[in-house]
Amino acid sequence: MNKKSLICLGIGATALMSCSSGSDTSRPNVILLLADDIGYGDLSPYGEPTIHTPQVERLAQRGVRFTDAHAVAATSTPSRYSLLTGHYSWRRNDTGVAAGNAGMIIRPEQQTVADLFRQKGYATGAVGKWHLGLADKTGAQDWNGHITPGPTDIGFDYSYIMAATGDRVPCVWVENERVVGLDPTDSIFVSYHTPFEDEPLGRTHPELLTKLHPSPNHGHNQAIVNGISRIGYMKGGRGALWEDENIADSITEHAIRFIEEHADEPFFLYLGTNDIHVPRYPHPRFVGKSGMGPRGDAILQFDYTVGAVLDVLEREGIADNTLIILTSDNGPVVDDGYADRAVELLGDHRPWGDLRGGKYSNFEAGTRVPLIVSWPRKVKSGVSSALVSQIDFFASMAALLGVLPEEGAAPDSRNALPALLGDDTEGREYVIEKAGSISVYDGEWKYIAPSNGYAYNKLTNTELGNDRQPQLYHISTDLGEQHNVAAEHPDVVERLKQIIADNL
Ligand code: NG6
Ligand code: CA
Repeated sequence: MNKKSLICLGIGATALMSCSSGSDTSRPNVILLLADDIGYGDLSPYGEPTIHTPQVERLAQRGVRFTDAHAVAATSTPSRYSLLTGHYSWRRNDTGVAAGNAGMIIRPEQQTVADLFRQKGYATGAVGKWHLGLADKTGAQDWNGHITPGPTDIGFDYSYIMAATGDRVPCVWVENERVVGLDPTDSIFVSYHTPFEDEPLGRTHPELLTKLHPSPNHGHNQAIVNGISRIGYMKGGRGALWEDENIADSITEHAIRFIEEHADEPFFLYLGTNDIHVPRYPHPRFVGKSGMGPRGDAILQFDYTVGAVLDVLEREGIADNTLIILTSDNGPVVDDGYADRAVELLGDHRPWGDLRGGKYSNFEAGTRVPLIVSWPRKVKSGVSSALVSQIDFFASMAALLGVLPEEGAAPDSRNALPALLGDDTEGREYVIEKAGSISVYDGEWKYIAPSNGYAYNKLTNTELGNDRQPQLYHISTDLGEQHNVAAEHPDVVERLKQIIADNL
């Protein structure tokens, strides 16, 4: 328990009330709780009757739930890059889905949202999924030493992260830029090109896949790490390998510890869950609980993490002045490469809600994501249809903190704090989003630029929204993007095309 709550408890009930319901909203703690691949319909406050996430409901009851919030991209790396930097990912050519041995994509000289908090004297931490590269150059990491530059060079004093995703090697925790639990006599080697001699692979030794098999034709059949084959090759570091069923607990415990350690001072915590990215292999206490197999069970595990965070904030007496922003990096996918029976067991659940497409798609489900903002001392609970984009997180936090960003930093980010706190019910004029193509949506119309990409991904069963023709949808009356009306509204097409041209 932090000092402030001890003092409050010590000086009696009246004082306790004023302590817990104080009105000082300066320097709130901020937690950015970023889910992986959770879709618009995957959390129960968003209305699907097929899933129950009581802890997310608990958060929504004390916050604003947004119905028109957007990630910048339909996959993780570009989405997270833009979220942390306020820079559109397509302005660079190296922000695609990162390999597990990618060099750090955000350069140390680039100002991030974490830098803003650090500058204001906040304790800053990153816990969980990273997927933004580590060290100077791709493939040049010293996995057995100090992996630098790393999170500390872009604003995070503390970090406990997985380098990329659960399905990419190296499958180890990296704490403050060093692999946790590494035995110096069992060095780690990683390659995304060449298998290591004598290391069994998923494709050659399927009998060793005791936990999950890859879906046919998806890949994910390279290094085997505790009974699951991954993308990439790895050897060594046996004592440091994570166990998939413990990933969520590990992330949650480190987040709780960070909060407890910094409960006496303002902190910023970037908490990226591994849930519900593949491979989905939840802890036994969640297995079978959703009736939807591992994908649904992973949603319940995500919900548990949310509850554990709310609980520790309450225990520490800091819930009222903590701003929590819960969202997802991109839309949902059902089969993303492992034979976890997610498709067969989905039943009536609609991870995308009423939207079309999913992860990887230009259609709305690719990038329209759940967003709940809670700050009990400041924000009134409710539902907001304001148009908001994760690109604005940087400038909104700068406004919250009263920090002027460095010259040239976060060029695409605008202050959306009034919308995020529920005061401005309109939000942005438009949002721009990247999947196979690029699209712009102004709250009424959505234009998807022509592209030569595939219209459909047969492996993931996703309508990708790529078309050689321009597409225009009147989202206000056609949320499901069924009627391309580009030919009937050339003026709208021209207007929206120009917005994209102005932001390339
Ligand atoms: C894809 C992977 C998918 C997932 C995705 C990244 C294959 C066939 N599919 O390339 O499983 O890892 O990349 O997901 O390799 S993200 O949410 O981190 O962007
Ligand atoms: Ca993702």
